[in-house]
Amino acid sequence: MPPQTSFRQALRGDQPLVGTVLTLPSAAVAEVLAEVGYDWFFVDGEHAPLGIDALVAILQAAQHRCPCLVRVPANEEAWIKRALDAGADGIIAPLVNSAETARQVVAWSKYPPEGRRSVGGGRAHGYGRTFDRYLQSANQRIAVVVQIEHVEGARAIEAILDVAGLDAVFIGPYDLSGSLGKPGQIDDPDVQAYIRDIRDACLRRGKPLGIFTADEEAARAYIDQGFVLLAVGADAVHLGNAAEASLARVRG
Ligand code: 3PY
Ligand code: MG
Repeated sequence: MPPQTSFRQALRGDQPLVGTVLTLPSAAVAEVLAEVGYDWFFVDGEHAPLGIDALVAILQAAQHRCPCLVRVPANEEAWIKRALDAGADGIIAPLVNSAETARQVVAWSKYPPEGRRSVGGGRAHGYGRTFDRYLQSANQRIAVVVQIEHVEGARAIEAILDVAGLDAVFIGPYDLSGSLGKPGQIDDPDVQAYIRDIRDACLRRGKPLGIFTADEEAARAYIDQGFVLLAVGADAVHLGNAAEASLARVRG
């Protein structure tokens, strides 16, 4: 992606964006993985032990090579503001189950008049030195991604897609499976049927669509189905798998 292209713009491009999830509170891990060639990072402030200091350190280490979307721990104004002021290329809002929540998330992410993001200086604003430039371009450059990952959200998908300012929908298969009383059973036919319904609604409406998978073949299949935003695996798992494979090769 050329550096002047925002991640928000890239979502509308014709290339799938393949990333991975960052969960470790380690700038070094983020820095190493940024050199691998991923298109983006899903920095997990929801389930991972990443406070604002760790999030900032990860952005500082990785963002010059790899755009970072921060999944906020909760759909709250304070978290969205902090993630964006820290310089995130966008936010991922977990468990968006209604149009009302989607509208709030957009409002907290966009400066007036499009929204009601609070105005203050941070890393995103060059610590004040590029304040005006950031304010003028942020609404055009920041990606607002909502997760549909609950049966309630899946049922409200059309109303959620009506909300102006959403740049992509990201399916969370694990929470979706839990909401159907089948936690972790992401291949269950009911879970798969909901994933297909969400996918079809997004494709019909031309809304960029993403999903998490731990499986590379599944990721390729999702790309073939029209998914453009893929988060494949997670840092800790990549690390463990590579070490295990290395040890096995040595021991034979
Ligand atoms: C889920 O599967 O619930 C997720 O949130 C993955 O990102
Ligand atoms: Mg989830």
